[in-house]
Amino acid sequence: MKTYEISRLIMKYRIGNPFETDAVLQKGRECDKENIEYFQIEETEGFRLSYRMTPQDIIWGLGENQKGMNKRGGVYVSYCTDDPNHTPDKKSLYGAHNFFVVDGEEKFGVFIDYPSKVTFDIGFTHSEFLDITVEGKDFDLYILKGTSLREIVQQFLSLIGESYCPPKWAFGYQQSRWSYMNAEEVEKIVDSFLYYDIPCDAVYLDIDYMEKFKDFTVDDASFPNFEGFVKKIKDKGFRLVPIIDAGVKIEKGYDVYEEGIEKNYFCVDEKGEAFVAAVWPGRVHFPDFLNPEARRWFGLKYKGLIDWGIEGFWNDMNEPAIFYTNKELHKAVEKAKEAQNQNLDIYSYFELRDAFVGLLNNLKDYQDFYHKSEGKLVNHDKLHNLYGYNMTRAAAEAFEEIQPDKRFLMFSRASYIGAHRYGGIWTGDNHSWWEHLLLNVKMMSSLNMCGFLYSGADTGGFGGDVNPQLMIRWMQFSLFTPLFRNHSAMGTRRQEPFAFDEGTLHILRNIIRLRYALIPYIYSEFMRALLNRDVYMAPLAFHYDDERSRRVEDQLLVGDALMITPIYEENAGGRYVWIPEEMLLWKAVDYKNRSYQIYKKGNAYLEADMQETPIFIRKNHIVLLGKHGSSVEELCHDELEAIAFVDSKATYVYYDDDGTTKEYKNRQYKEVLIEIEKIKNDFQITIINKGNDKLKKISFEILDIQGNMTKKIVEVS
Ligand code: MIG
Repeated sequence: MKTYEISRLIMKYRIGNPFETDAVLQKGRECDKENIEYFQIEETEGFRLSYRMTPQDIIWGLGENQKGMNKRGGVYVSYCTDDPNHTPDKKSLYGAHNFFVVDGEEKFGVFIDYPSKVTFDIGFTHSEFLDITVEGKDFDLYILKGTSLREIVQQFLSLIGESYCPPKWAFGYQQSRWSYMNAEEVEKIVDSFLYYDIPCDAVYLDIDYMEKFKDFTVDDASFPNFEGFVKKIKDKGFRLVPIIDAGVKIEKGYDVYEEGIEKNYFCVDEKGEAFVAAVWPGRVHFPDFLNPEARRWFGLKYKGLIDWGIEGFWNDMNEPAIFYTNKELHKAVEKAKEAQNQNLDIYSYFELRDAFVGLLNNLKDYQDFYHKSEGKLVNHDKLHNLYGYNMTRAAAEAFEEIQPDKRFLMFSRASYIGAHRYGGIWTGDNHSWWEHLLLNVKMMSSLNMCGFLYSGADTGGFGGDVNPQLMIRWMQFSLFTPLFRNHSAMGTRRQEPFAFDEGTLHILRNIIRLRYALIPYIYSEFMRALLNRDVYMAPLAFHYDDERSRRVEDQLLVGDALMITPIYEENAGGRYVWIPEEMLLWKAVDYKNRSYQIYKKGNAYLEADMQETPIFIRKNHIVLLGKHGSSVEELCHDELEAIAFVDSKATYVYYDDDGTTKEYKNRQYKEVLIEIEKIKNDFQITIINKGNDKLKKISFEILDIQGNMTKKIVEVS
C-alpha cells in the first residue's frame, strides 16, 4: 500500500501496540503521548479521554450514527451492529466511524483508530464533557488541526485516502426490493420502467436469487440460464445487482464451504474448529477476511457472477450479523425446559422470553471466535469493526485483479474508516417514517466527512409501509444523494414508482427525470470531491460561519453551487428555511419548465407543493444540466443548459470522464471551464474546453441580483 508523509497539521499518538487496521494511509511522524493536546487522559480498564466543551462548541462527524449533525447530547457506541430498529435511543448502527470535529473557539479533528468498542459520550452524562472510552489499551489517536471545519475534514480525508469511485451508471436511479423472486418478476419490473417511461439503471437481486441463500450460486429454477438473463436485461438498458452475504452455508459439496474448510479460511472457535453461527442461509462459517489469503480467495469468488455479466454487488450481513449460535440457543432451550411445568413468576417469564430474544446479535458470540493474523489467533471481539470493511476490501481487491481498469459498483452495510477506499455504503434497515427521512438528511454530511462519498439510504424506507407523500418527499431528497436506490422489505407495501396512484407516479417520474437531468452537475461535483479530498454533501457550516448558519441541521449544501431544503413533514405545504446569503430559488416541477425567485438573506417560509422540489442556487454560482434519458448511458451531453445566479463573477469547472475506467486516476478526464462575468448590464461568458469533444453548446439562463434574466447560447469548440 502506498504511504505518504504525514501532514504537519496532524498529530499522531500511539498508545500501546495497536492492531494495524489500514484505516490510515499516511504513516510517519509520531508525537509524544505524554503531551496530548486538548484531552485529559486516564487509564482505566482501557482509556478514557475527556475534553471540556465550551457551550458554543459544535461536534460534527461520527459518520453513520443517530441524532443530529451536531452530535452533542448523545452517546454513540462504535460497534458494528445489525439492528433493524433505528429508534433514536439506539447507540450503534452498522458502521464504526470514529472521526469527529470540535468546532468552536478551538477547532480540531479527532480520529480514534481502534477496531473494537469505542464510546463517545458527548454532553450526555455531563453537559460540558466529551468523554471517549476506548475499551482497550492499544490504539492510535490522531488530532488534526486547521482553521476551519472544512480544512480539518480535508486533512482527514487526505489522511485516509481517496474514496472509492463507482461507475457512472451507478449515479442513475436504482430499484430494489426484498426480493424480486424470479426472472419473470425482475423482467416485469424492468418492463414497467420502460412502459411508464421512467429512467432507471439497475434492478437489485436480494437473497432469493441464490440457491438456498448460498453465496455465489444462482437458483436455477427461478433464474434459469442466468447468463442469458443478465444479457437480456442489459439489452433492455438495466444492470442486475446481486447481494452477497457474509456467512457461508455449511453444506457438503458446496464448493465455497469445502474449499474454505480445506484451506482453513474460516474464523475458528477456541478449539480451532471453524466457528458455527446461524444467519441467512442457516448454519454458516464466517470467512476470515482479516487473513489476506482468505480475503483473496473469497474475493475471487465474485468472478463467477462477473463472468455472467454482473457489474455490481452489495455486501450484506457483514457486521457480521448473527441470528443465533448453537451455544446460546442451547442455553435458551435448556432454560425453557426447566421452565416447563413450573409456575413462573413474571420476572422469570421475562427472563425466559429474553433468553430467546437475546439470541439475535448477542455480544457474547463475538467473543467466541477468532481470526488468524500474522500466524496468531486474535479474538473477533477485539477487531469486530474491521469485519465488514475487509469483506468489501476482499471484493475490491479481487475486482482489481479480475479487471484492473474497470469500475464496479460495490457497497456494503458494515464499515469502518478506510472502507471508503473499497466501496460505498448504504445505511441499512431504516423505516418508512418521516423521522428517518430527516435522519437521512442529517446523516449524509457526516458520512461524507468520513470518506463515504458514495452512500445513500433506502429511499422510501425499508421497513413498514410508505405512503405516497413520504415516497415523494424522500425521492425529492434522494435525487441528490450519489446512491439513489429505492429498497423495501418483504411484506411491506410495494414502493416502485408505478406501485402508486397515477398522480403520484407522475410526480415520481418527474423527480427521477430531474435526477437524470442533473447528472452533469451531480457527477461533476462528486468527482471533484473525490479528487480533491473534499465532501459532496455538507452542512451550511462548511461555507457560512455565522452562528445562525452553523446551527442549521435540515438543509444541506450539495456540491459547490446548490443548497437544498428538503421537506420532511407530513402534509406540509412548505417549510421554514434559513437563507445564509442571497440565493436563487428554482422550484423544480420538472426540469424543463423553470421559474425563479430571489431570496434575500434571512428566515423565510418556503412554499413547496407536493410536486415541487426546491433547489437553491448560491450567489455567483452555476449549475449545469442536460436532458433526461432512460439510463445514464443514454444521456447525451452534447448540449447542456446552465442556470447561473451572478452578482459579479461566477465560475464553474465541469468535469466528465469515460465513466467506466480508472483513467481518471491518470488525470484522463475532461474539464470545461465556464466563467460568467457581469460587465455593466451584460454578462460576458468565457468557455475554455479541455478535451470535452462531445460538448457543442451551452444555453445559459443568467439571473442577476434583481431577478432579471439574460439568455445566451454559446457554441463550444
Ligand atoms: O435479515 O437480504 O439490510 O437490505 O433486504 C435481513 C434481506 C437481511 C438485510 C438488509 C436488507 C436486505 C435483507 N437483509
